[in-house]
Amino acid sequence: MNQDKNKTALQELNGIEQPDSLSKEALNKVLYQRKQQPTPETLVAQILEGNKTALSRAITLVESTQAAHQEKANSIIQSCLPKANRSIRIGITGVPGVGKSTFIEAFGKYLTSIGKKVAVLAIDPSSSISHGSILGDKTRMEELVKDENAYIRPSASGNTLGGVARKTRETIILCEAAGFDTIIIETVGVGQSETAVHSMVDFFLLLKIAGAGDELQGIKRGIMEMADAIIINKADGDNVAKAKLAKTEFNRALHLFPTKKSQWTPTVSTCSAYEKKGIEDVWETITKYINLVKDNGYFEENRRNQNQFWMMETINEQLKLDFYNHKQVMALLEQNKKALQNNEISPFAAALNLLEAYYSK
Ligand SMILES: Nc1nc2c(ncn2[C@@H]2O[C@H](COP(=O)(O)OP(=O)(O)OP(=O)(O)O)[C@@H](O)[C@H]2O)c(=O)[nH]1
Ligand SMILES: [Mg+2]
Repeated sequence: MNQDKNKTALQELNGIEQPDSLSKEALNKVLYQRKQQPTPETLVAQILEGNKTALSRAITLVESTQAAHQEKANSIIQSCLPKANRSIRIGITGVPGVGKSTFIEAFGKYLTSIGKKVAVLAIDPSSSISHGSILGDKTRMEELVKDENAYIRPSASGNTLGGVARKTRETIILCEAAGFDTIIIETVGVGQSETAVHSMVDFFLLLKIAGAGDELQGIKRGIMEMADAIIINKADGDNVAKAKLAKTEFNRALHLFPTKKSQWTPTVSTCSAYEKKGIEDVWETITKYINLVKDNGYFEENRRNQNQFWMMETINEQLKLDFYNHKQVMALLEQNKKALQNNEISPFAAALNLLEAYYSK
């Protein structure tokens, strides 16, 4: 009988040969794979050949927070830069359930059918918690996933929108270097993510569905202003008439906005992503837009401004991170907040205290 009453049969070890805690075979496999990690030069060469596996590996390096990976990623991006910049970048936003994924599947398939190479990226501020809608997208973009001329990358996760956005911008460069000439960036219509996407694309598309005649309610003015096209999706079945009404209403509302710097007048159209109707028209609109802004110089001007904006954003983001991770600042922050609450110090004096602590290093 077992002397130790708490011991179960599962823990009886006598006479049983125990396996090593670490399988030598598995260990060797891991070590071998690590050795096989391609160098940045190899990855760049493969990316430029359009190799999707290499592209995914490079994006993983971009998304990694490890310093060694960051270094590799930077050198890859640097080498890819001369081959980047040659695509049309399209942003797509709309509230959850409006049909973004279904639309991108139909639109993406149409684009590859006319010879385009399409990369789909996503910025999803909720993805760091819920891992976004990757699962949904895998099933909703069934055809596009299998398409040789399409590449779909679920959204990068991160703690700050700025961080995620930076990674997405770098990912755009890699995709372009890999030969993708149409980049679609999807975002859910919540929070600040539309602004981030708007500042990295050439054309911004707002997807809507027809409601009960109060289309303009609950829609943020800022998003209307950013949109180059409003597309009313789900214009099928009983919904067709409602969608047409919504189109009229949006058209009327758009007239109230001032002329855009691009000189483009935003368009409103209806489509059914489900029945693949109205998809071609969207591409036609985008082509018209691109022709206009390439002619009038706005295309280049906008991209230059975007680059400057992202340089400043990256600096701001880094400085902020550095500041709030500073040991003394961390220690003093709570203290000063308390003093502020008790009216013992002015906000400016408190801020100065913290800045002094930061600069005294
Ligand atoms: N009738 C109709 N239904 C559609 C259409 N497009 C999408 N749907 C349906 O609407 C639902 C949501 O579509 P999704 O493509 O997943 O929407 P989404 O905007 O990507 O949603 P999130 O990923 O959650 O933000 C699905 O059940 C689709 O089948 C359409 O054109 N017509
Ligand atoms: Mg989706």
